[in-house]
Amino acid sequence: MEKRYGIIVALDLTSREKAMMVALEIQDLVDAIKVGYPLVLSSGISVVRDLSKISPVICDFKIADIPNTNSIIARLAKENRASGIIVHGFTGEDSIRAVVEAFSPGDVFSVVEMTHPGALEFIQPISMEIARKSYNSGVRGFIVPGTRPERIALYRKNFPGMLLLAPGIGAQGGEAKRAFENGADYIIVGRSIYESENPRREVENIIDSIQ
Ligand code: NUP
Repeated sequence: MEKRYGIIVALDLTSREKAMMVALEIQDLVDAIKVGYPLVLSSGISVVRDLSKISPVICDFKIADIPNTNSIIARLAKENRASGIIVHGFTGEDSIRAVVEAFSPGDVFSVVEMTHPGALEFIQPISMEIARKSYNSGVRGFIVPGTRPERIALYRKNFPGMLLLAPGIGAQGGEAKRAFENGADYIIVGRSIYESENPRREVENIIDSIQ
């Protein structure tokens, strides 16, 4: 994933046409497109292949199953030309490693802590351990909470070589500049961009805010 401004757009849309339109409009300003269940369940996995002709695609499937099932899902994403894939780190080393092996040479990112308030209930208390297991399993980077910049700084300090991708910017209250200042390599932005009347101007505003 080549870095321009460090912005990944999350296209949680249920219309393939709208997703393609937004992707084309901002393709020169973003480094990757993240797709998840809303788009893939409504449009089919082939939307990954179509979007990959515009920008690198990261499949946010938050894979959280046994190793064998994880491998099958990772292979499907790879066959459809995804460049990156997201696995849930809490499932443990064997499940994470299955994705790393099946998706090779693509980039695997592990969710180590989530952005929403509920993440404080179960995930955050064990998130450093999830991060360590994920690191040991060979992932390329972590999904870290853009809503809690001080936590990004902690992952940055403990895992200097890991790519840190921070969602939660904009609609969930996180600030792009603070995420980068605290060590994020990329920010992930969804609604602020795709719900905007002018997605391109919105991305330009984000770029202005981080320079
Ligand atoms: O902890 C996470 N928080 C989060 O928002 C892990 C994620 N993968 N995401 C995803 O990032 C979420 O599913 C959505 O696709 C995107 C944030 O979108 P938005 O809040 O900017 O609309």
